[in-house]
Amino acid sequence: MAERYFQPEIETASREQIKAWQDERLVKQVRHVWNSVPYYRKKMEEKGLTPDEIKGTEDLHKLPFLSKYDLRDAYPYGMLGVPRDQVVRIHSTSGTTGKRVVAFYTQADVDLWDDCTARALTAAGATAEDVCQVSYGYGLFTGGMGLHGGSQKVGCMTVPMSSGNTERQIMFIRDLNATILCCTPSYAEYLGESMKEMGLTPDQIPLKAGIFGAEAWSEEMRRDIEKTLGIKAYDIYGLTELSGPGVAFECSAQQGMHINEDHFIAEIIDPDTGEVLPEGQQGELVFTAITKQAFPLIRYRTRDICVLSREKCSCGRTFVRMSKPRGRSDDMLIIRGVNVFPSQIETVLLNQGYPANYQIIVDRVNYTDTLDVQVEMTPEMFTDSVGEIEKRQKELVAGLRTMLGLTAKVTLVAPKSIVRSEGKAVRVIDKRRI
Ligand code: DLL
Repeated sequence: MAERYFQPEIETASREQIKAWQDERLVKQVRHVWNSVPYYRKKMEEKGLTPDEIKGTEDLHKLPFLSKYDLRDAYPYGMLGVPRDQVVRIHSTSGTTGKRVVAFYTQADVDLWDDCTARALTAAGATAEDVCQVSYGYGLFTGGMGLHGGSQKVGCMTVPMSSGNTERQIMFIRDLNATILCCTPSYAEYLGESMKEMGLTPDQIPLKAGIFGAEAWSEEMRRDIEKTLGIKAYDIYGLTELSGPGVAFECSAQQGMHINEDHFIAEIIDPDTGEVLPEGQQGELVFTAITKQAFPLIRYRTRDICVLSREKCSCGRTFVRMSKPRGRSDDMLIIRGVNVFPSQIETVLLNQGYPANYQIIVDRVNYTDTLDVQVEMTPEMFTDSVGEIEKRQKELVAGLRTMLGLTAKVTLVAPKSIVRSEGKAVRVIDKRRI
């Protein structure tokens, strides 16, 4: 099949052209932020910088970083780059201490975002002939509405399913002859397994491609999904702070994800020193949004660890490619799509009078993430009464649900029964094969 592009004049532009766009847009964006976001202006002033010193991408490294902590400090409106009456939508992600990151969009921001996801869908072969079932969650999460916008732009018949209700998902795929499926890879795997149990073989499933992202997934998982559903599975990357899915997407070559460089400048830095690393070296991915108006983040540290490649891609696209994220430079876990920090769990335990001796065990059972928390009782709490222990466990489950929005399994264990480490404590055991 010949490669289809959603915007060929942009997606296959020369490197010189891409650099020229980035230079011009960066200069404009820094001025926009200086004039409209006092929080970032102060950060620039602290470094003795003015917008005049930013003449192009060569000067990017002079600009201060932004991190999740800045967004928390500036919550909710501190990073807003336009008057509130120009904002048409928000999305949100869970944050470090229960405070969420709220991202804002003007209509132009939504349109640009839709272009990004439309490019991803087109790269996966979508056209107006297709029926696209969007089974990412709709609502504050960016997955549903992000792919929805792109799907409509491509002209697909868009099915806004949202997540859950597996039986209905399968019924619609079959009855409407859905050809494209958008959801998390773990949910795709679960859907595939459910269809297999129903006795459906890949040739009885109308799907031809899937756009899967929002969490880490392996090549092994890709092969499993492709086999059970009889499709080609494509990766898509993004984060709420930079609009959502579509910051980068896979093409038919599947040798990394093309970053939409007309909207985002990518850098790789050493997560410890902040130093910019040369192409090909692994480090933390940092993005500067050069076209977004309402939430114009400059040098935003994603904490995702990956490698960039500018080698020519056989699909013809000239945008730089990022590898699948290989981990995170912080300790954030993504459990059933929810961002969880071990420190949040610790807060709940300590608030309820437990010692900081605990272990978090994450696993994936039947394609669903599980979260088990083992907590040591203090000698004073220690009791043989099953009723008392159950009551305490329930209180912890409730506390964790309030903090994380997730149901965890809690097991109280005897004092001093969790192995102590001689170096850094191992609090998290992630058994998922990703
Ligand atoms: O997960 C946006 C999204 C929705 C992407 C649907 C793709 C599809 P957040 O909830 O803000 O946004 O989580 C962002 O998820 O920093 C990565 O650590 C991780 N992540 C996203 N896509 C991938 C991927 C959405 N393809 C965080 N592979 C990011 C691995 C991913 N990790």
